[in-house]
Amino acid sequence: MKPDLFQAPDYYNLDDLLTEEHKLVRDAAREWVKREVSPIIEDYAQKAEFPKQIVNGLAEIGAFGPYIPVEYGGAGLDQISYGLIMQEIERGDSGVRSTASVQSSLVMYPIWKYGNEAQRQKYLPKLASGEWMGCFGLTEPDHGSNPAGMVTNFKDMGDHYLLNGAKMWISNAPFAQVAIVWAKDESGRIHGLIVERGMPGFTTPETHNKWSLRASATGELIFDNVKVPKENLLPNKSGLGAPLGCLDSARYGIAWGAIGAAMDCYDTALRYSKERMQFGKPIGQFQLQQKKLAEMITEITKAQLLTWRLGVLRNEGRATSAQISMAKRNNVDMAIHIAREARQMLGGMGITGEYSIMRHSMNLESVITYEGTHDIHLLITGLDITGLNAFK
Ligand code: TGC
Ligand code: FAD
Repeated sequence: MKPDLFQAPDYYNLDDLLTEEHKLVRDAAREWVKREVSPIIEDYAQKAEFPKQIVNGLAEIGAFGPYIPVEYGGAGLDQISYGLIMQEIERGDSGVRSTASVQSSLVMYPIWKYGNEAQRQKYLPKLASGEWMGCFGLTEPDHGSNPAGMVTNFKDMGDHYLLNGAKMWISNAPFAQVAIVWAKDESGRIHGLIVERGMPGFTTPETHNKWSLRASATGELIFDNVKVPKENLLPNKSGLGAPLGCLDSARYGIAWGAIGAAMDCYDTALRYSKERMQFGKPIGQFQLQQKKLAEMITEITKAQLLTWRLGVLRNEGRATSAQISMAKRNNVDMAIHIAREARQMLGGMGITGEYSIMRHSMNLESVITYEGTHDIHLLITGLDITGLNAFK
C-alpha cells in the first residue's frame, strides 16, 4: 500500500469551531491511525482478519468509551471529541471504527446507562482498557430492520435465567468476552443480558466470505439453554427503547466516521489528479475531474457542518433520535458516493489495494446497511416530519 500522505480537508475553517481539547484528541487519533493502522490495514482486510494488536492503541487514544466517566475507566470527553475520534479511525478503516463503536456505544454505554453499580465496576474498566472486548446482539436471522419481532428469549428458572435463540451479523462476536444480548422475557418484554464467553451453551461461529468490512470480525451468537446468572440482567431500562437508545449513540459516531472515510477518498483522488498525466496534462486539469472533486469537497463540508451541529446538540442533551438518523443516513450516503467517484478517478489503480479507496467503498456497503439501513432512516425522518408511521 502507498504511504499514508493524508491531509484533512477543512474548506470552511471548521477547526475554528473546535476547542483546543478537541484538536488535541483528534490529532492524537490521526497520528495513531497513520502510524498503526494505515501500514497494516490493507493486508488484514485482504486476509479478512481483525488486527488484534491494535486493541491497546485504540484504548490509549480513548476510542473505548470516550464519553464514559473517568471513574469507570472512560476518557470523560464530550460528544464532539467522541465524534472526532470516530472520524479519524474510520479515515483508516470502517471495520476498525466498527470495533470501537460497538465497544463504546453498544457495550459500555448500556452497562453505564442501564446497568447497576456492581455491573459498571465489574465490566467498564476492563472494557475501557481493551482487556475485555464486547459485542452487541440485537439482529436475528429473521429480524433485522424490525428487531421488535425478535424470538430470542429467556425464562426465569428461580436462581438463574435460561436463554435460547440466535443472533446474526454481530461485529466482534468471534473474539468478544462479553455480549450484550437483547432477549424477550416470558411476557414478551425486551431486556438486556450480559452473557460471557465460556457460559455453557453459548457459541460464536464466525461469518466468512464477506466482501465488506473484512478487517472486522463478524459472527453469530447462539444460545442453547444458556444459564445466565440473575445479576447479569441490565436492571434500569427495558423495552425496545433500550437497544434503540444505544443505537442513537452508535449512529451518531457513524455519522462522524463516514466523514473520515469520505475525506480519505477525496484526499487520495485530489493528490492523484495532480500527479496522473493523460493527454499531456494532469487529469485534475480536465473539467470532468474537477467537477467530481468540487462536488466531493462541497458534500464533505456540508456533512462536517451538519455533524458538528449535531455534536453541539448532543452536548446540550437536545439532539433527537430523528436528527441522528438524518446525519447517519446523509453522511454514509455522501461517503459511498464519494468513494465510488474517487475510485473512478484513479482508473485501474482505483481497484487495487495500493490505495485505500476500494476498501472504503466496499466497507461503506456495510455501513449503509447496519445500525439502520438507508431506507429505514429515511422512514424515521418521514415519520418525524409527517407524524405518520410507515412501520405500523
Ligand atoms: P417504535 O414503536 O417506534 O419504538 C419502540 C420504543 O423505542 C423507542 N424508540 C427509541 N428510543 C431511543 N432511541 C431511538 N432511536 C428510538 N426509536 C424508538 C420508542 O419511543 C418506543 O418507546 P416506548 O417507551 O414507547 O415503548 O419501534 P418499531 O418497532 O416501530 O421500530 C422502529 C424502527 C424501525 C425505527 C426501529 O426498529 C429501528 O431503528 N430499526 C432498525 C434496526 C437497527 O438499526 N438495527 C441495528 C442493529 S445493531 C447494528 O447494526 C450494529 S453494527 C455495529 C458496527 O459494526 O458498527
Ligand atoms: P432487512 O431488514 O431484511 O432489510 C432488507 C431490505 O429491506 C433493506 O433494504 C431494508 O431497508 C428494506 N426494508 C426493511 N423494512 C422496510 C420497511 N419497513 N420499509 C422499506 N424498506 C424496508 N446487528 C447487530 O445487532 N449487532 C452488530 O454488531 C451488527 N453488526 C453488523 C455488521 C455487519 C458487517 C453487517 C452487514 C450487519 C451488522 N448488523 C449487526 C446487522 C444490521 O444491523 C442489519 O443487517 C440491518 O439492521 C438490516 O437488517 P437485515 O440485514 O435483516 O435486512
